[in-house]
Amino acid sequence: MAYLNTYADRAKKFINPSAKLLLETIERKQSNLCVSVDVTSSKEFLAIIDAVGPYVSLIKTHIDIIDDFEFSLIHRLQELSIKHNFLIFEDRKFADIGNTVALQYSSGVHRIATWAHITNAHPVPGPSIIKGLASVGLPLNRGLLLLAEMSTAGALARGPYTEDAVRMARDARDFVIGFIAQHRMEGVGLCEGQNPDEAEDFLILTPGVGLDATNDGLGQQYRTPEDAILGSGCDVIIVGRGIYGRPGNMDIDKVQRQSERYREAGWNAYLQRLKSRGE
Ligand code: S5P
Repeated sequence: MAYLNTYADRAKKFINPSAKLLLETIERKQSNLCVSVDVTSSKEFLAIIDAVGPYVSLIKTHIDIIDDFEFSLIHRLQELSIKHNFLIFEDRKFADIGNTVALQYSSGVHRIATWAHITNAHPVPGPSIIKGLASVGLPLNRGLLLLAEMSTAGALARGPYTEDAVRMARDARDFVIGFIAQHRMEGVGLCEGQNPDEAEDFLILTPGVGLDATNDGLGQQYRTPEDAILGSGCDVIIVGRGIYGRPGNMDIDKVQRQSERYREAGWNAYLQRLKSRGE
């Protein structure tokens, strides 16, 4: 199975430049941690990113929740991305027809495609959503993740829906680099008589990761980095409140310590996974 190789080896096999860069960054920084910065003030947003920057390979944003958004915030974010050497993932969860998502991705106040290496989409509209986003993202070397599963209790993305998402991704390997999911997806959705491709490799980025809580009282479900990376074979852990707690008056030293704690837990689980290959 390709995912059992090192991040560095896997980087060589991906054709999409953002996937390659992410895997190379993970290897170089020894971090499979993505911090999700879900805060509403620009000041807090930048302070968290500067604090966790040394410990992450990827920063995930919800840029539309920033109350005082101005495009200069993107320039600050890009400066931090260069300073700390991480990629940017805008968690936009596109879900419309091809023409509309192409406009939402390229235009408006946020112009997501101009700065986010990676974004994501719900597969619910079918393959046209990939086509629409690729028309904007591919010329800019961007990568797309499909939401094949969700971390919330009672999520509808399962069974045949998940299988169809994987089939859609297989038909667009230049742009779709993997999934937001809870498990690995290689071999999922194959028709009867179709043989699994041993070299198939998708990136699995997984949210719903926490070391100190099992839920948030609003449907979110948490599991540990070890469960995600070692138990389910995911590649990147996405952690938000487990690292920065409650927005407002946060202790930035604590945020830094927590990000180092999660980085170490995620990386150790990966090292254990590599070790398990020979057993
Ligand atoms: O299934 C999902 C998909 C996503 S992208 N479940 C999720 O929680 N997410 C996102 O991950 C969610 O929008 C949030 O930004 C982050 C999880 O945040 P946390 O504070 O619960 O760790």
